[in-house]
Amino acid sequence: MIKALIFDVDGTLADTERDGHRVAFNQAFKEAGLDWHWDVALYGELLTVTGGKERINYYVAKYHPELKVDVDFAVTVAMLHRDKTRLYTELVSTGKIPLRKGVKRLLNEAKMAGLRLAIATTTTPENVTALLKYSLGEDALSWFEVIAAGDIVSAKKPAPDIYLWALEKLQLNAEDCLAFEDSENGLKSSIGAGLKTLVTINHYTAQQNFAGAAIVVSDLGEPNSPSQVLQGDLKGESYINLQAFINL
Ligand code: XBP
Ligand code: MG
Repeated sequence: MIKALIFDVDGTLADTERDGHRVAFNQAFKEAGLDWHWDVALYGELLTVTGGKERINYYVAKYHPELKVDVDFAVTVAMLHRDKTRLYTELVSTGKIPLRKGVKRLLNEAKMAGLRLAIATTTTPENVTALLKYSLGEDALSWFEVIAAGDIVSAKKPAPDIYLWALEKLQLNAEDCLAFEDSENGLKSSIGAGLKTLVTINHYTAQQNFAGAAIVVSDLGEPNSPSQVLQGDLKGESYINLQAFINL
């Protein structure tokens, strides 16, 4: 029996990347007087690098090799990223980034059934807090026993470290838990930690390789709005509910 659900955040709980993180990065660049602009297509490429600071470093190395990458530059990246976090949380606080289909329902079903909830994400802790608060309400943070986020581990996804950290805090074995992911990097991380994983795809991840996932679906679905199954078998269920977990 599954005892806990561990959720990725970006792309899984909400479609935060294209209209959230990307927009905030661009605003931070503009505020800093930089002419860098990450359009939707470029951001898709940059998403292969997890972590905002790591993503900026990758972008500069590839697209601005003329820039000197020294200690001062590391400080600049840290400041840009701090501003980006402020802009992202401001954006989320407007309520413009809703949860994905079925997320709120499934969280409520899991809580009612006594399943434990946790988060394992690459993003900065403040971003998780803001998203939960503005999409689920003030008390939503308390629904999650463990929030594993950002620089808490040095090796970000696809490394398994963030999931291993969450498992240790939960004091559970991987076989007692189910992970929810949206990306190949996320799946590599959860599988690397030994977790059975359900993948919900999105705009940026639809074409990625999800070999090893327990199931891949379009979204979690709702009773009146079935999930499209892309890999695996929901065995009679039309959307992701607690019964579906037993069959995975
Ligand atoms: C999310 C990320 C994060 C966000 C930006 O990946 O890679 O870097 O894009 O957040 P995952 P920060 O969904 O696999 O956790 O700028 O706070 O890093
Ligand atoms: Mg993700």
